[in-house]
Amino acid sequence: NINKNPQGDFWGFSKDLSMEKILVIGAAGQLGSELTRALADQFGGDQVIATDLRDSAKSEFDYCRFEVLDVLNKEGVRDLIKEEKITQIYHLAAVLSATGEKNPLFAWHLNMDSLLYVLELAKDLKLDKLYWPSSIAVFGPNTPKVNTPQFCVKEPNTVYGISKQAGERWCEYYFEKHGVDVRSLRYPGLIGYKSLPGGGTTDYAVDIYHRAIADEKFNCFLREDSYLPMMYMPDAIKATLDLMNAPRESVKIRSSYNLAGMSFSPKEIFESIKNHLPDFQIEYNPDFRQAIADSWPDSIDDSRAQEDWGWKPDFNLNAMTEDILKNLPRYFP
Ligand code: AKB
Repeated sequence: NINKNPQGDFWGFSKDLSMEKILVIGAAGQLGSELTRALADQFGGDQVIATDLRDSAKSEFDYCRFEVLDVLNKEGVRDLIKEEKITQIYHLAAVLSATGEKNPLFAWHLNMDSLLYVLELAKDLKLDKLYWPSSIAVFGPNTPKVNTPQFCVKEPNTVYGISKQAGERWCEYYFEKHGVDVRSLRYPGLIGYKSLPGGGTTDYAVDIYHRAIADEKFNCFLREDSYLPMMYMPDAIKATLDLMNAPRESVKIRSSYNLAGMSFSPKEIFESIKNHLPDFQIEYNPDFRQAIADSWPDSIDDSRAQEDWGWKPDFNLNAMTEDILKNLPRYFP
């Protein structure tokens, strides 16, 4: 239960949940579309406002209000927060790793400036809480690859990773200097069947299920032995809500928490699908994304998340494969 702490007791909320008003920025993305639904389930649809750049995303949000919003329009964001008496923001809009390399200056502009705007607004307008996702992309080639610790060398070499690393420093800064209650997770590659990712290096692990269901051969842009940390979307949603529902004093890391679900290679995910669909085929044609994957960890040590707010994932690779193959055809017939 999302409102229970690791001991099974209800969290003591400092104020009535019915007073919270949640703004989700980038709500139509891969994470946003599932997280917004979970927030509406927790708080009620009338307490959640989903926003995105694309007007066409409106039809996805029949359970809460939707507004077109460009996070780089600081005045527009400020007005919406004030008019709607927003108390919490989930700022999810970002350019991911592979797309970021195609237009590095724009990726920096969007990822950094938007975070700084939102941190400033959270400070000035005294918001209750702010959520901002970081990523395993903060790590780089000189980081220990196996069971990567929470605190270690980070020399990211993608613009996305550099922006996430700098963003983590800014989050901690605003918490220390201004008391902004900002919380963050370093997500591994996120895999879900309800929504599509866009522009990431870990996206192959979503696409592979679509090709398998369509009875097509899968062309993999990573080598067969390229291990990466990954997480099934229900675990990512659970982790996010657990972190956001934890009492302020339990959240001891204000840069971003390491978070682990599972680790696998393209060969291993292929084999887990093949157990269900024996005719499925794959070929490997690594492209520029291989170098990005090579610079990231194989697996993550998330003991601080376990200790501080009781994190524990539910899904391993085979449980995820079973669940996706059962459910994906309903979402993408
Ligand atoms: C990406 O591949 O860029 C993202 C990430 C790991 O943050 N999925």
